[in-house]
Amino acid sequence: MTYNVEPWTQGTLAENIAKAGVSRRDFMKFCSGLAAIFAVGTPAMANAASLKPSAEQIAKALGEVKKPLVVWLQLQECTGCMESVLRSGGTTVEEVVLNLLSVNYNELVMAAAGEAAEKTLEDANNQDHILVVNGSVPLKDDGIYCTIGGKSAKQILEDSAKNASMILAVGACAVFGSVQAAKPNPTGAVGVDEIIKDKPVINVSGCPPIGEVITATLAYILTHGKAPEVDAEGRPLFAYGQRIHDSCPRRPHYDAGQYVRTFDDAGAREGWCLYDVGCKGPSTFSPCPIVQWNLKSGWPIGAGHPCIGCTERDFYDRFTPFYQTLPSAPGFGVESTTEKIGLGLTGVVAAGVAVHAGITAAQKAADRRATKNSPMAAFGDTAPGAKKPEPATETTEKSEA
Ligand code: FSX
Repeated sequence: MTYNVEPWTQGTLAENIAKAGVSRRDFMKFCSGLAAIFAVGTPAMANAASLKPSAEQIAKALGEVKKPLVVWLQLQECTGCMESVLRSGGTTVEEVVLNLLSVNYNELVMAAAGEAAEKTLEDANNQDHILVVNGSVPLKDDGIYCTIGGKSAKQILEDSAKNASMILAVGACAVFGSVQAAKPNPTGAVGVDEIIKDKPVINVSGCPPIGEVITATLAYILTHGKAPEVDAEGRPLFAYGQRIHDSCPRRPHYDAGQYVRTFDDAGAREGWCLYDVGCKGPSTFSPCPIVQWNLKSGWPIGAGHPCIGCTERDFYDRFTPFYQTLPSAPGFGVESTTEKIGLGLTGVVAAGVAVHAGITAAQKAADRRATKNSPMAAFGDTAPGAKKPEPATETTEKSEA
């Protein structure tokens, strides 16, 4: 389906997407997708009716939105985040909505260039707007490693943040500095909230984040008129309230002690757990297994690759080497080897957590050697009905590191 997207100069979003040729049915499908993403988060969020609007409520609120001004900066990054949004699969309603929203200023998709582009940014900065930032901010050597139109990334960010009513840091680079901040961090790269201290920054994490999660965060702001509830890392709880491990389809194999030991072994072919080849799913908060990628056609663990922890603080350094388990990384404790997981799991199984039909002989053997270890507690799990632990704060993460 090809849509005819024209600049949004007047009217509501509903009127403009209708003008672009989006049918009510497709728009409702898009809103149902958003409703599903809003319900991904923690069980508490999922149960709170006020936090889980229906597709009809989203369609009504989103449809009535009058053109918001959006400034979308791209600083020190690889453009993967924008690709994630715009190329998530075919021509989608997301694309239409985002094209309509981001028409004010975005270096990648805007037609203007040079001084005309700078003037557009200046005009937008002088008005109330939503600011979206991709990419990290280099601070070393007066920020010379990323300059646009003669201004450093830091200056550009500060100028755009001044009149912003909402600031979204999108992508691991904008959130934590990511790959550019990896040792020895030659450019002194930092995330947006290291620079902007006087306003809250919503962190849409991931390298890149899932396109639908970026859209959903923007849609949340537009439909609720406020920022979503966030975790200790500033990530929207509706999307980042669960660990990959909590919804991983390979989880039964983890529980059964069935691990891929090398990428071409029989376990790999059977789709067993990737923990032993470095999967960081147990300590990574992200909706990847639920929302997935490219119109739900796949995701890294589904394709046989371990999670590399890209939504977490200090990704990259804290999660490398990617293909090894990291007993010293926060979230990884007594379960430093899969053998210990097997042993420790018995306590969890005895407590009635995650019992599944295919309990293996290996696991039964581990049952007999039960220890008091509680590895799943080290990953953040608790007995049924117990309060889910708060996500790690910066202080606890640092003290564990
Ligand atoms: Fe970073 Fe985004 Fe990774 Fe790339 O804009 S989060 S390197 S996918 O593009 O910033």
